[in-house]
Amino acid sequence: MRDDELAALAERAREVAPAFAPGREVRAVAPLGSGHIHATLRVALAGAGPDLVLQSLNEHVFPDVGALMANVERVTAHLRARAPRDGDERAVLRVVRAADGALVARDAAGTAWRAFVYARGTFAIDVVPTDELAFRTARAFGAFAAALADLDPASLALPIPGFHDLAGRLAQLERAVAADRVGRLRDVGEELARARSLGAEVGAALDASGALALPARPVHNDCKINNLLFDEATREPVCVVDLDTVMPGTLLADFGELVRTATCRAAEDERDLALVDFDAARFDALARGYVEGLGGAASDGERDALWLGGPWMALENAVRFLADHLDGDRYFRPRRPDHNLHRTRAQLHLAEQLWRSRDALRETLARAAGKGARAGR
Ligand code: GN1
Ligand code: MG
Repeated sequence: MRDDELAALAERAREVAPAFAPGREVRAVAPLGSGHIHATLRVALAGAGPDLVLQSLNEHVFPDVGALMANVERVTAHLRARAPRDGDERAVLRVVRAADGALVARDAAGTAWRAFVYARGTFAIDVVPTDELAFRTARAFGAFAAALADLDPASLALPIPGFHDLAGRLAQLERAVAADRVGRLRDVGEELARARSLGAEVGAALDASGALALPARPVHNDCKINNLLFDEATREPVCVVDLDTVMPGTLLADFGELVRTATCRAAEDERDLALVDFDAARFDALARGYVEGLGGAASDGERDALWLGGPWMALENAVRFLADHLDGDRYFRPRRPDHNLHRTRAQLHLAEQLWRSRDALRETLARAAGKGARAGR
């Protein structure tokens, strides 16, 4: 965020903070995290009570904020009911209602804001530093999916229909190509050809796997590494955040997002593609952690197809970033020029690497699931 944008945002946060924390003076406002959709701030407050996370909501991406917040409340209530009584109180995201009971408050410009309790003593990361942390991260996301296994999928709204519909995402890319809104098409011929070609291959493999015909279950749908908070002292995962896309879907998408963001030592927008390397040891840690976290929650059909998640999500994100680059960066907030093109290149490169390594992915997962290297083919 540019300094002037941040200043304007902080100003509006100060304006809405009293709706969520009446009578408490705002001490400081600072940007938080690296999400691409909403704008997120940490707001330090005087007086009794926790600091808040205030988010100005992106209503282009989430047009029905009521349905969005109803989902978040349903999911957090479910998780809280399953959390150990004497466990870490930060383990489940805490929504803070406005003093009038509403889940969002609007500033003078009409923008919707929501609030969460700031989980003190936590941090988020964009790149996983060690295999051990990759294991713990994957176990935490696996346990998250397991905890949602008995939440009725029909009780959740679909905040973004077709969120992980690869064919739909490829069609969206073709629409962006046809429109060429900002004249960038001539410079992305190579990326486009690669995205189309791998898109066809991954799409065919997904169809053949049968995984998408399995019953949909509530999943996170955006298990990227920076959607998990860690404890500053123990470096253990504390809380899964960003519950906006929790809706019926497939475990492949969750495991895949994790693989996409945690299997190499580079961030999703790395420009030096030599650093965007599929790391087999890292993948092994992710596979073991995810299977352990899931416990008995996955069916054989889901486990056998999990390997496809990584290539699918890397490719799907590349397709979405490329479509947005062609559209003029209207969806994913850019933080530098051509940011969505850099994101495209890194994710395409990673998707191709994962796809070339698919036998290894399959064997590693089969081993993690304790079924022997030849199982699940
Ligand atoms: C967005 O909000 P954030 O930054 O956690 C996006 C994900 C993408 C991700 C790419 C609602 O997640 O689907 O995979 O960016 N969320 C939405 O980094 O579109
Ligand atoms: Mg996020």
